[in-house]
Amino acid sequence: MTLSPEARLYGILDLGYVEQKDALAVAEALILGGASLLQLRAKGHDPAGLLDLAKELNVLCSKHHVPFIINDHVQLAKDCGAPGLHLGQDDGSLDEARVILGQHVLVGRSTHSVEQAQAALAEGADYIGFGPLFPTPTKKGRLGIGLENIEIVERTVGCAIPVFCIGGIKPANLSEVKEAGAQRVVIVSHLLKAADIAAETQSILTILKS
Ligand code: TZP
Ligand code: MG
Repeated sequence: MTLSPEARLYGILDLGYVEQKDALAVAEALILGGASLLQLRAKGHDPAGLLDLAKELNVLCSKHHVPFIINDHVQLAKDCGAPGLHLGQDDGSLDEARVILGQHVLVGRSTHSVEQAQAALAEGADYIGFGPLFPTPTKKGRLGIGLENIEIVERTVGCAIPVFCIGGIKPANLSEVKEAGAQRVVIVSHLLKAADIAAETQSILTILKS
């Protein structure tokens, strides 16, 4: 699967914010609002207990031609047939994941510095997350890295693969993030807490594209 250069907004279905019984409806709202990728992030959950949901999400995403990405769990990605996997800095090599999942699977890497972003490109990541820009309760224990390196990462990495800025992004700071050079973002808690998730997703996308 390839990642469209048009992809501007990456939605994450984080089970820290969404109950499993609501997950499919929330995923659909993110997609209908215009999210171009969808990740299942389920920290602290037993991956075996996520298989049914992951299979349903995979069907939903495939129906909408949205790449479905599993966070952390290579085996879960394989078992549900997801076309993508997202790995953090300590989650193993991209090559090993591709041996298990096949060479055509999209593999993304979280990065927290210019060096990590450039290393992820060199190791063959299909896209990167870059952040957290601001401190965020979704990823506790990390300081924000700020906005000053977005421009160099976009110039040296974003010329080759999509760079998704992440961490504490919301309407109040989106213009600032864009002005710093960001082309693409991931927004988790702001969207998942919205009263109308599809409408809020759409409104973020409009700001992003303006
Ligand atoms: N990686 C870096 S920040 C982050 C992840 C998964 C969480 C982003 O969530 P939010 O709620 O949009 O700040
Ligand atoms: Mg991880």
